[in-house]
Amino acid sequence: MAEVQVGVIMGSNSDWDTMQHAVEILQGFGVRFEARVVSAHRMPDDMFAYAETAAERGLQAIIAGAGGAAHLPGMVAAKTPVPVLGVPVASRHLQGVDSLHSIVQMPKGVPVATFAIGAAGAANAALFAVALLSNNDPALRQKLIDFRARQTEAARSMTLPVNE
Ligand code: RP5
Repeated sequence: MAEVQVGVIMGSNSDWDTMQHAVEILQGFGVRFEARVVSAHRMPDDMFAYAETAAERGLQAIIAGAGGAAHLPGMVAAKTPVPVLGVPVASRHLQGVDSLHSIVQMPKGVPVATFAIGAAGAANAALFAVALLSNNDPALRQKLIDFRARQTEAARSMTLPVNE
């Protein structure tokens, strides 16, 4: 069976509403992915095992979403050389600003590519993973170019009530 290319992990199933937007993009591009809950705080040993085996399993990027004290992306990045793309999930009380700060403020030497809070961040993390993979996959790169072209056409076709 072909290796999984991208791992999508999240701290809780309550993150799914946000992280499903990453999965939708990966599915749309035909990227082989896996999605699972890996909680930094509630299952730290599993998190370490996931990170430690990611490279040998062939993962080329890990999209990690978490909210609140969002340690998952940073701790996974600390345990694997595979690029980690962090998605701040909107938290109940601080609307995800806490998640963003937790993920983006990594110490020098252990980077996490940090995306916007919420659905846009999840989708963009997946698009970024597609861009990474497409460096070595011309067919995937063409799909990305086509995606951008469709997006441009959709923006050009936008109308405003005042012009109708
Ligand atoms: C984090 O705590 C998760 O990523 C989630 O965003 C947040 C709340 O988790 P639940 O209490 O909803 O399971 O670890």
